[in-house]
Amino acid sequence: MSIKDVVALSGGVGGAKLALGLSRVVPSGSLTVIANTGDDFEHLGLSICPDIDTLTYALAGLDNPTLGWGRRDETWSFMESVKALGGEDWFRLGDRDLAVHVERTRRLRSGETLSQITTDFAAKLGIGARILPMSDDRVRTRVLSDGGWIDFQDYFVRQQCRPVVRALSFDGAPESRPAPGVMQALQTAGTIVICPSNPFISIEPILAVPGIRDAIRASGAPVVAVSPIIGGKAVKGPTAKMMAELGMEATALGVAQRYGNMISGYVVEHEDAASVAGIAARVTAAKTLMLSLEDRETLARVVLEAADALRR
Ligand code: FO1
Repeated sequence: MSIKDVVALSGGVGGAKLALGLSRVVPSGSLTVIANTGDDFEHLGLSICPDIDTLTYALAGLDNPTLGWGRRDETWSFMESVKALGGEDWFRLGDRDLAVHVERTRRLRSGETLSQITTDFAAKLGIGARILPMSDDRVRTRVLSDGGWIDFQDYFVRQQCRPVVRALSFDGAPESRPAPGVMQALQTAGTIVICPSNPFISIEPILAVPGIRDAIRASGAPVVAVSPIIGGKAVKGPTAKMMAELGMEATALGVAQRYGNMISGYVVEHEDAASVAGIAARVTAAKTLMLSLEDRETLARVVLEAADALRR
């Protein structure tokens, strides 16, 4: 199996699970994970980067297995104190997690870039893989619902994905530039992996940064996506609901159609294999539900083998 220079595109929880699997089967230094920053926002005066942090915590073994986001062994004194003062408590910042937001905000204000800070935090937490934000520039996912445009975290957390999604926009994306290292990683990648993240709110913001989609197409490397939909249901989050609201089929096939000819390999759960048999990408049926650490590693190997089969 040739596993040199793997580049993965990832959003939050599902993406971080596969990224952890990849980090355990790809030699240290050969894995780059490009993280969505469209979910980022400013809250309580702090710069919050949920997908970068979910990835960082997962790769450092510090992730909260119950919540899927935030930190393991978390305490909530800060949040309780904010609430007692009548402050906003709909977006829960744990005490340990808070340190990351405070320190990142301080460093951003002193002029460092998000990619410099992300790289440094990863090194301090002992992570061997490289985590790159898709861009150091400000890109913000917004959701058009029946009441008008709302910010992503307002939709996702405050309103618990209840509003019907009519359209999505990635404000700032057209003017943004890929973060340092992103283009080179894609241009020299041996394998590109699209993690089982929500295509609309996790992967498409990354593809909306000018240059990234073209670099993937031009790379010549196998591009293997893993379906975030199993048997018509999203493993976590609003993917299936969102697809239906946007007029698409909420199936593994619908996701493959969305990625179109950008992907050359597609890994789906066994039960979905027949439904995607007609697509142009080479299909691999596997267990894609990642419950254990072993599941994450096994799926990572399946993805790398699928890429290898495309090279033969
Ligand atoms: N998701 C929630 O559903 N509720 C929360 O209170 C919440 C807090 C939170 C704090 C820090 C962080 O890094 C992530 C957090 N998330 C929370 C997850 C976040 O909303 C992600 O954007 C989604 O999981 C989508 O990837």
